[in-house]
Amino acid sequence: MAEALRLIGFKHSVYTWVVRLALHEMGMAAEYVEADPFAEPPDKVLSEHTPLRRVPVLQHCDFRLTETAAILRYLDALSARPSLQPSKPKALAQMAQVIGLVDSDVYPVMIRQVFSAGFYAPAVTGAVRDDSAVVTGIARAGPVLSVLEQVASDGRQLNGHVMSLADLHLAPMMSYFVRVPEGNAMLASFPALSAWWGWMSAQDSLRMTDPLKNF
Ligand SMILES: N[C@@H](CCC(=O)N[C@@H](CS)C(=O)NCC(=O)O)C(=O)O
Repeated sequence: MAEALRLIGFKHSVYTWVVRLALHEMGMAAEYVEADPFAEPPDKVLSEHTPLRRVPVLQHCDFRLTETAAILRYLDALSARPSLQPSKPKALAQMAQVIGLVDSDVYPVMIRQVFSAGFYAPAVTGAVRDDSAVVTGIARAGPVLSVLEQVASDGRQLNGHVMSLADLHLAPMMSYFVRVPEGNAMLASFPALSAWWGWMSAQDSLRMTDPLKNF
């Protein structure tokens, strides 16, 4: 892969962290360009790349790609390292299941509700913690964690010894979620998922790419 990769992201964005983690695990580098998707007026760099003005965006020569799930598959295809996508049909399907669940439920509930109100606002922006948003989000997180627990219990994915794109997609989200004490307590009631998290949270790649390690 001779041509340079460029990653347009936002410093605290959990999805940008997913791509940075993937680059690290795949032994690849990308030039990083900071763009704030929440800026008003809208960030010009980001608007030039995507009408949705969301990060991350990956650029590879004249090829531009949004959507983290697609970016990870593209990086996996470019990587010189062994693929992080399982070959067996059930494992491959469960990898896609976890990634879909992250996008449809984990991010809106565990990040935008629980983490934003329970950690990001008070610890990073200095705003008041929104307890009611945390309580509502924690209640909504239960069924989501139950599905992930089923996958981890099956042992094909989130098994704590073979990494796939599912681990990379979920780990930064889980890391943000457990920074809220109620999130951390809730995870403890899911044994297979907790065992996975014990393994995943000890990975150097996750710790080294953590955007909030100083908070
Ligand atoms: N489906 C997108 C979601 C990306 C996303 O929601 N990124 C957040 C930052 S973590 C963002 O840019 N939010 C700005 C907004 O929603 O307006 C993906 O998989 O990449």
